[in-house]
Formats: sequence, structure tokens, C-alpha cells
Amino acid sequence: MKRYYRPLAQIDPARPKGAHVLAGGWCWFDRVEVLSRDTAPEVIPADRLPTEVLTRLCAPRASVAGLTFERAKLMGILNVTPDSFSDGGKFLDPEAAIAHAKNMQAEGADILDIGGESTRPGAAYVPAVEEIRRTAPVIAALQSAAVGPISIDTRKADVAEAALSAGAALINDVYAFTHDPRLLAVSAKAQVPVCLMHAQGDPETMQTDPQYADVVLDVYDFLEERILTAEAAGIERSRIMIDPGIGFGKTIAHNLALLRRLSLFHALGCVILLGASRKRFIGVIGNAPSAEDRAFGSVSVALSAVAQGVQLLRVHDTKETKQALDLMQAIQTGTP
Ligand code: HH2
Repeated sequence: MKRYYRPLAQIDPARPKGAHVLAGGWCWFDRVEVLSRDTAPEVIPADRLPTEVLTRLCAPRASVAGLTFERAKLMGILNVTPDSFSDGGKFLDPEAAIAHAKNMQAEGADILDIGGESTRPGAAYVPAVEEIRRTAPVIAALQSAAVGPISIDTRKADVAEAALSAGAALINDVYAFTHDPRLLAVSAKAQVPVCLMHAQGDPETMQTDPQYADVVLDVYDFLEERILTAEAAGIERSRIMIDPGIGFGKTIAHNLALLRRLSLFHALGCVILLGASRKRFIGVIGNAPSAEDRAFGSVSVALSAVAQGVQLLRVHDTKETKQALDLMQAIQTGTP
């Protein structure tokens, strides 16, 4: 029977003797929830963990695209699309895109994620040539303006290649190399870091009736398998970030189940990225039908993720999230 080990991440200043530091970051743990598909969850002392599990949970995460994770970092979202659910149509003009990117960087974004195809529920497929036309010139312009590092949000190898040539430093594939297997070879050859996200189904239909045996464990197994595939192709684990894919083929209950047990994913030994910003479940729970009114709810989700040791937050509201993180960190460390 496969067991899954979820560290009970703590940020309290009173750290018991013998507690372990989680992923070299700001959380500690001395207990672990053991999950399995057949038995009820059980909480055990961390000292009873298999050695290799404990080692992987504690190992400081390597830097990714120049970012280090002694504290949580921000990935600012820049969609150069006509139809993204939140910022669609706003940044199609390259000058507007560049101004927004500079603004997000000034507000505290540590990396910018450029996307040329919306993957919101119901979004239509965009041919690679069009996606390249939207993204590559903006990436090149940001590079020459020394705005960066830059991540390319794409599921297509051709788009990633054009983005890398233009100066992108990271490939963010919401289909974790399952949509276009050539993207695996492109990423391995370029030796760039990658983000592997879980998604169930295509954007057109993914929200129709998503089903899981156990959403948390199913997403974990999927990411574990994708990491092994990436490693086999020559991408070291230290260059892989993982993302549970909030909203991608998931009901509100699925999203909440994942957000409650995010710390499980540390057991995979990678930096965790979370992209919950302004998503629909925030609008439903937070009574904010318009995506632009979801900053408070998004910040709340971000803080709860950071309390579980999540290292990178993909956000629209850089200023608000940075302010919240700064206060959380000041309270935790006791220094302004
Ligand atoms: N979410 C979106 C797009 N890319 N990448 C990662 N790693 N994680 C995410 O959760 C994620 C992502 C969807 O959000 P957005 O880019 O704001 O909208 P759209 O897909 O409509 O362009």
C-alpha cells in the first residue's frame, strides 16, 4: 500500500527542539500526516519517517531562474491574449504589455509569466504561429529593457523555442509535457527550469464534470510520474517546479481539498508554484463575480499557501500580494 507523507507545516516562533526545517524555508514540522488510498489518515512524529522521505522534505530547494526561496517569491502574470479570464485584451498592444510588466516588477514581482493562449475554461485553441506572434516580441522587448527573468506560459514546443530565443528563462507548461511531448526534449536540451502543472482535460471541456478517486493523491501521483519522465529525459529534479493546477479540471471542492493539503507536495522535493489568483472559486466563495474584485480573496489564498511553505505564487495583484507577504514575514520574524 502506497503511503503519502504530508508535513504539518508550522510558522509559530516557538519551534520545539528537534523540529525539522521544511525545504530549507520558513516553515518547520515535527509531525506528518500519513495518507493512503485505503486507510484513514494518521498523524505520526516526523522522526518515524523513512529517511529518504525526511531528507527530501528538508533539503533546501535550489534556485530557479535566479530566484532563491528563503522567502516566498512572486510571479507576475502577463497575458498577451484577447480572451484571458482576468486581463484578456488589456495587454495585446506590446507597449501596454511592456508598461504593465515593468509596473509589476516595480511592485515586487520576482519573475514574469508571459502567456499567449488563454487556458481558462472554455477557451479556444490558439495555433502556435499566432501564439509566437503575440509572445516572442514582448519577451524580446522586455529582455532588452532588462525586465526579467521571464517565464513562457505555453504547452507548445514551437512557442517555447521562440520564447527561449527571445530570452525566456523558464518554461511553464500547464499540461506538464502531455499536450506536446516535443516540449520535453526542447526543455531538456535548453537546460532551463520548467514548471509542471496538473490539469485534467482540455480547456474547452475541463470543467464539465471533473472526476477523481482522491483529488489530492491523484494529483500527487500525476506530478510524481511527470517528474520521473522529465528526469529520464535529462531534466534534473532541482530544475523542476510543480503546481497542483488550481481550476484546471477541478470543482470548488477539488480546489479546496488541494489547498488544505498543499504541504503534501513538498514530499516530491521540488519548489511548489501556486496559481490561484482571481480564479472562479475565489469569486464564488468571496462573492466577487468580477475577476478584478478578487484581490482580497486571492491574497488570502496566497497567505494560506505560504503558511504551508509554498515558494512561488503566480499572481495578478503584485502590489497587494507583496504587501501582505511583507507583513506576514515581519510578524513571523519579528523584524520590519
Ligand atoms: N493558471 C493559468 C495559466 N497558467 N500556470 C501555472 N503554473 N499555474 C496556474 O495555476 C496557471 C498557469 C490560468 O490563469 P490566467 O493566466 O490568469 O488566465 P488565462 O488562462 O485565461 O490566460
